[in-house]
Amino acid sequence: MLSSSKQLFSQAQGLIPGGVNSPVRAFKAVGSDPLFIDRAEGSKVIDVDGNSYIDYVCSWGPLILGHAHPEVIKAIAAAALKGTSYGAPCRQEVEMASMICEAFPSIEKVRMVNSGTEATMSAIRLARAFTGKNKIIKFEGCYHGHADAFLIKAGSGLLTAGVPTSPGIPPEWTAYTLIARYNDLQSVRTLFEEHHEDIAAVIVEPIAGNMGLVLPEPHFLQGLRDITTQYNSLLIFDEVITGFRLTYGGYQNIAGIKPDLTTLGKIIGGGLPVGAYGGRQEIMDLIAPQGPVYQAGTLSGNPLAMAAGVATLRMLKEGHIYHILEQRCLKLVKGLAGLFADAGEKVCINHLGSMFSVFFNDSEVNHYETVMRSDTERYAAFFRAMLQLGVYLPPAQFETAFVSLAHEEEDIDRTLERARQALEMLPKRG
Ligand code: HOZ
Repeated sequence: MLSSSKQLFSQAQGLIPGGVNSPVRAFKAVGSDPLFIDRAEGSKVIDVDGNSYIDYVCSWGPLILGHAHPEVIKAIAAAALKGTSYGAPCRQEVEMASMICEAFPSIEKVRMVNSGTEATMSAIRLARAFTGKNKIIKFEGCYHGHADAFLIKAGSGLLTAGVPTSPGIPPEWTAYTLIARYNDLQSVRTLFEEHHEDIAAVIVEPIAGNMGLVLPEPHFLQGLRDITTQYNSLLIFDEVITGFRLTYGGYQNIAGIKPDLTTLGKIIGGGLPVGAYGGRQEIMDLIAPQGPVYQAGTLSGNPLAMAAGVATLRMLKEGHIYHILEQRCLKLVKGLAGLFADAGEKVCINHLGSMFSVFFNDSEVNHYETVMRSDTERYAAFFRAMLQLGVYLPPAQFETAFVSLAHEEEDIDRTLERARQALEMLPKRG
């Protein structure tokens, strides 16, 4: 008999394109069918068949406190009792804006939206308006949501599906998106030398999290700051994943770099749909109704997302949380590294704070090209074995895994035990 997940998937495929509302959920890259989730609590998701999994996807990053954290649920419930959306300003938006501005020295004003995609597409519109220039530079393998300008050599589900550039975008428009190589300043300089009079902004994930986790090499981000300043272009840090993930603020706080604009999402919504973009006041004041750059949203700054986000940020402000997260992730990645080595399995594990990626790769992974040399079949086999044993890893090699505060030592120990078993289940190499 078919499992409930399989039955739902079969029904969904007749009703929803691909049976899912976001491609990366479909498990296509790992040769499996998606789980349909019934509920989630703490470090676990429980599917509609009653199977429980230790969850390292964490809704792709927002759930840094774990699923259904009592403080967050309490805040959402209290807000819901007062109405779910007003389409008018509310107190919680001001609180959220003030928390973001306080946490990010580069953000003097911030505008709330409903997703990371909205944040990044609005940020480049603003950058173009501010500079009077048209082109943007993005990096191969970086993903900034699904607006037209970004679906060129993009990461995440596009990398996984092997179609990094989406059809449906007029070729003339792609002329406005220039592609550089992550961790390669020379590739950026070359583009500025060719197009400098017309580059409005460089947008970058300061920690690349959508081709798996790839860390910036020393001086890369500072180099971007210097080059953009030299050419009067803006530097946009896409911190949708890294905002409040590694410290109370963004990766920019750790790197000591002030971008002109920052995009946020995920954690600031505490698991509800959210996005935000912010930066220097002189730039942000170009946005309507203060200025002429139009951007709007019926549900922007809605009280539920704001309440969930504010409750999450209040918890995170207790700084020791980041230390706990880092220690737990470190224990996990060290344990995994030992197990893979014992099994003679060549992997490169990139990690930072509570983020990690296991690349089935025999070299260091620090550029798009090395990412793409990973053994995706082997990752898929490992993913399937782990899932069978009750551990839910990102369902694609080119994604980042997250540890949450709800991942107790016991979860980490159990994950390592399961990884040992999973490695025994992998097909022997020929
Ligand atoms: N940035 C996430 C994937 N890397 C978004 C999740 C999605 O695309 O569904």
